[in-house]
Amino acid sequence: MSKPINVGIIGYGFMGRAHSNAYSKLTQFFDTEHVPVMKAACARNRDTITEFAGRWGWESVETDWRALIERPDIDAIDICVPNHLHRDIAVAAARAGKMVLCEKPLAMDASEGREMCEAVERAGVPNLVWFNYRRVPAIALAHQLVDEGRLGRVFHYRGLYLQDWTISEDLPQGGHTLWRLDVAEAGSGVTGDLLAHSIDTAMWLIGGVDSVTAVTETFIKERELQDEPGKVMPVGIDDACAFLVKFKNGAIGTFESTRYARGRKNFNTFEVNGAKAAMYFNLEEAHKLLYYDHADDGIIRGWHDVLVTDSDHPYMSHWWVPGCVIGYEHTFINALADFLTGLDTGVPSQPDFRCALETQLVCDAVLASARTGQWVRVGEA
Ligand code: SOE
Repeated sequence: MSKPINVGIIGYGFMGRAHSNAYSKLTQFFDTEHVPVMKAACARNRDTITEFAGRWGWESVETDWRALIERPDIDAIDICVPNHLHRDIAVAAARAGKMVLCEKPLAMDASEGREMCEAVERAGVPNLVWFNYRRVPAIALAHQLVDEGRLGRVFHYRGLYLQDWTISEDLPQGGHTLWRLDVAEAGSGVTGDLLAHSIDTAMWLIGGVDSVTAVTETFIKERELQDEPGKVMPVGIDDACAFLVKFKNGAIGTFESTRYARGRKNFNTFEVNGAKAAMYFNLEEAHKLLYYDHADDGIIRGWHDVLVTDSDHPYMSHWWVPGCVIGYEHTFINALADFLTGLDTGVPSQPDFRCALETQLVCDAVLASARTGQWVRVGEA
């Protein structure tokens, strides 16, 4: 018998749409015991949220997130609003006994993240951070290959996350669509927004980070406010960030992220080099994992593409026939399915808040290192 989970979503932007799509498609592709019910959507503007709710199939609307949390018919709160609101909503939701699903990064910084962890753990409510790229089948396959010991000892990890959408000096900061450029709402720039993805993936694949040394740059020092045309304010975010990592297992890594890499749109890549094999992934060709196996016969040994669409590849038995690729939106459906399966089995899916706090701690260490020019040890979650 199915167990309905009544969801209340807060926010209607890019992630509000991606999550709504996941809730509406889940049961068509996955057979979980717990199933989401799209109960209520919440945002300050009634007209906007009513239009959004109608388009995606949310049953009702609220204009105050506190009222949503108080509703007895809501079991789970999904947070899809800018980062500076994550902590207050998550803590209030946990106190009200609701499950909490939160967009990445977990928080503005690790101290907020700790409060959020304590709140959900004290309340004993299931919780999740939507690091959706773990649910790209090719990345999940990479994880499986490392787990099976196929790479041997890992020496190197190289992560890149490159975009180019903020190069124009005329782009304002803040407001509904550009809050990622406003440090008061985002907490940081590419470090929290993009490198958090890369760090989560890296730690999932090869383990925790011991210490980092970083450099950041803000190329455009002032921008107009989107909501107050004519008012120009300093830019407080990091436009670009590069850092070196010592992993706890002895591997070393390099990471780079920017929104100024002309030509790169969502170029989220990694390469892992182990003693026995190596892997390369590029999100812009997300259906492939490049693999090099040193055990192959020497005369044909080389990098080859694995087309990750067979039914024995992660998640793919739920989708189409071999050769038919899935896309960005499916990573959220896969993530939701994992969360619900965690409820079914009692084994929580990852990353939960505590796991995402580890990523937040690496982000904090990266930003601290960029400020001081020193190596920084990553704190304990
Ligand atoms: C930024 O442009 C952004 O939308 C991130 O916020 C997302 O997390 C990333 O997946 C795509 O890029």
